[in-house]
Amino acid sequence: MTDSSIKTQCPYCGVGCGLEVSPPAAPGKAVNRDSQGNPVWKVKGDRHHPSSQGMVCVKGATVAESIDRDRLRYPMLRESLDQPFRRASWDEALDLIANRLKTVCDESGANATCMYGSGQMQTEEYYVAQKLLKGCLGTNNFDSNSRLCMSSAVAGYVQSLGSDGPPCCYEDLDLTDCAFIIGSNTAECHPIVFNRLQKHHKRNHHVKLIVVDPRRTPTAEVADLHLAIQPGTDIDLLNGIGYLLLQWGEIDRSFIDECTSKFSDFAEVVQHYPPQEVAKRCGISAKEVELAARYWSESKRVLSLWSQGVNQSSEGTAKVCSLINLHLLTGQIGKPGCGPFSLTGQPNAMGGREVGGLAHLLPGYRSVSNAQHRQELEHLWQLPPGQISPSPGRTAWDIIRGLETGEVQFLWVVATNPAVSLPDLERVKAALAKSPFTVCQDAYYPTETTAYAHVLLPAAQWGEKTGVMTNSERVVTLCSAFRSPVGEAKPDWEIISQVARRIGFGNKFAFTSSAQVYAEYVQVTRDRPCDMTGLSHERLLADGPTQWPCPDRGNASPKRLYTDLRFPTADGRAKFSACHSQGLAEPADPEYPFVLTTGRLYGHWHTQTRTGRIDKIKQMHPEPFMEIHPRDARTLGIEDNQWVEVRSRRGIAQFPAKITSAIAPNTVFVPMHWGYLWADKSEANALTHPKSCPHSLQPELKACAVQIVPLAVKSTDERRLSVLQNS
Ligand SMILES: Nc1nc2c(c(=O)[nH]1)N[C@H]1C(S)=C(S)[C@@H](COP(=O)(O)OP(=O)(O)OC[C@H]3O[C@@H](n4cnc5c(=O)[nH]c(N)nc54)[C@H](O)[C@@H]3O)O[C@H]1N2
Ligand SMILES: Nc1nc2c(c(=O)[nH]1)N[C@H]1C(S)=C(S)[C@@H](COP(=O)(O)OP(=O)(O)OC[C@H]3O[C@@H](n4cnc5c(=O)[nH]c(N)nc54)[C@H](O)[C@@H]3O)O[C@H]1N2
Ligand code: SF4
Ligand SMILES: [Mo]
Repeated sequence: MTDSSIKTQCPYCGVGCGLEVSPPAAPGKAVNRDSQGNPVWKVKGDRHHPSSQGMVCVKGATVAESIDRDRLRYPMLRESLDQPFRRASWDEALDLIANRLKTVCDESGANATCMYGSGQMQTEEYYVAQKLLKGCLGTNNFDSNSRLCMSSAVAGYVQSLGSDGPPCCYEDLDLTDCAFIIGSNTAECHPIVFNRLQKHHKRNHHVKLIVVDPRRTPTAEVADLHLAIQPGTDIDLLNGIGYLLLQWGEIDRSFIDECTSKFSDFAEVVQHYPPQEVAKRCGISAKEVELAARYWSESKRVLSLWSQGVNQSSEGTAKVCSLINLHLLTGQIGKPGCGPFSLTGQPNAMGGREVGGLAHLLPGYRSVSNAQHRQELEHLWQLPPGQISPSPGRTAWDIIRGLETGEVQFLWVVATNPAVSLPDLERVKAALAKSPFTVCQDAYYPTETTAYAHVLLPAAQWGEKTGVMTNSERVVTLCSAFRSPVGEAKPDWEIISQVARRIGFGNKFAFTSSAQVYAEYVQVTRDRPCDMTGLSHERLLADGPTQWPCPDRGNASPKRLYTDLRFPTADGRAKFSACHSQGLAEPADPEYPFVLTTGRLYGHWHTQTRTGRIDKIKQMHPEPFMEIHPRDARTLGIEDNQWVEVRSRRGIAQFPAKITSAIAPNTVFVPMHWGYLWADKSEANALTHPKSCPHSLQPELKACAVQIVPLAVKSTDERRLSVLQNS
């Protein structure tokens, strides 16, 4: 507990704004309290943070208000899901988990155990989890919700550039001549990045802003060109732009010759994407395609920004590579103001990538399929040769499948709420209900997932523990604790280390602070692209947020990657990909004639465990809804605010209709934020499907085919009444 102000990073989105947090009362002043009487720490933007320069959005500004509400305060246990939980001591809960883990490993092998983590874990927490599962237990069954989020970006960067890691930095937002925003509602989801870009756009008349999104989002509202493409037609558009740039000769021939490979394969593919054809497929005009290509060709520096409209797709990796192709074609990379810049979703999804927090990765941007990488870690972790498995572990969806078949017998969920956020929820819930043993380690109770757990472990959350997070531009911030954990909650790194010690790995998990964990972790990044051997908690506290690479010897970090135009591929060249558009995995058809897309609102964070408890945010977004185009509403006879039932091949959900021309015809949109604890039958993922990109294995959460049936209830009050009467 501190009585002076501290600096930290916002625990919500990947912009990673710096926050300054001060105690609920200055000496001699009244205590700042929330509506329930809890003292609330005061939060403001940290003017000295290099990424955000003092700015914050509503989520960051209100984050401290949810810390005390509905927390999980002590461990709880039950034998089966139909029993109530009973309070347990930490010793009892940890012994139970350790014994069960040992028994399952002995009887069925380590691959029968899984951990499902999150981009909201701190780097130290990720690291101890990798060391325990991938190192000591010898199973790569650690996957995280980044599988639903950034894995296509990771796969695309690796395929095109040879390594993961966004090459750009936020300063590029102030230097670009053209921002090409595709599949990102930056204004609502990365608001502080958007503010900075918008300022630059307003100040400089030559700067163009292009937005590619089937919805006219607040991001699209201010664009010079909004391409409202049909969902799933991004590759058509990107190849169409490539076609025109090639035809016009607006390409960087010397960059292509000296720094890239496979250009001719790409050139062959784009020949099949003339503007008329592309316009038809995308549902826009040929003029719009031409204008987009014109803006690319006329701009010295094009910066593309993308997020889930690109990644959450059955061809997510191909979408990322097709976008990077345009940067290679025009030499728009490795220089200020340009480059392909994925906007990271979660506050430490970048840290998760550094530390190997997906089932095919190992710490230090290493891969489980690379023998040398495995050896390096076996050596560093002092494990016997061959201890780390060469096979990728189970992805998020494979964990669900493993529960269905009985192959997964031990599931440990940390800092994610899969009973809301995974696709095809009926199937997910049935699989979770079958799990022989599930540990749910969360900060709040209840969450939708705690209903499926045998053991609940109370996690200390942001502000109650010290650890490190990395934001979208590779800036690492130390997030210091400013208060003690509620109840008996403990930091995640400590919980995982305690279990590791109880199953006999005491010498490898003798950490007594997260600073020690971090000190060990940075050593495994030595000479890797994400070298951060120069960092420590001490240095981060003294010097403030620092960008990687940051080796302990040699040069200080460059702001951008690939400024020498050499890429970490075998031949040092970036690689063009030849990708044809495959469209959606489940396109609309006569029976399910609409494409449903899903996404986020400005105030809410994911499954609402925090933002649903903040009055100001609840007032901003009181209930779920479904956006539908006026033309479609007319055809179906739907009035504004009338309730509709949305049906897919997998499930149903109900929403009040919001009739708006902001959504493309034939497409409907619902927010992802309402799990069953927050609204009755309004779960977006009751409808979605798990079909995934074959390379990144990221599911297509952005599109599935649905039918829409108007309901008799005309208002939300009427519906509330009917729900009450039926319950
Ligand atoms: N307010 C808020 N901010 C957040 C979060 C939050 O929960 N709330 N979560 C954070 C996380 S983890 C993430 S991953 C990011 C996500 O950030 P974003 O990806 O920006 O957010 P989404 O709303 O999921 O989706 C973005 C847009 O993709 C569009 N889209 C759908 N299908 C397609 C398509 O086929 N092509 C194209 N081009 N676009 C399509 C949707 O219409 C939507 O407007 O936000 C982060 N920031
Ligand atoms: N239909 C649809 N579904 C989607 C998406 C979409 O766009 N559309 N987006 C996907 C994406 S990109 C993402 S990132 C996921 C997000 O989905 P989730 O990860 O399921 O969402 P969160 O609500 O962020 O869940 C985080 C959980 O961690 C808990 N928590 C908070 N802090 C701590 C801590 O310090 N320690 C521990 N142990 N627990 C903590 C919170 O209480 C909460 O229960 O959703 C995915 N699902
Ligand atoms: S933009 Fe993201 S990181 Fe910044 S305050 Fe808002 S939620 Fe937090
Ligand atoms: Mo995400």
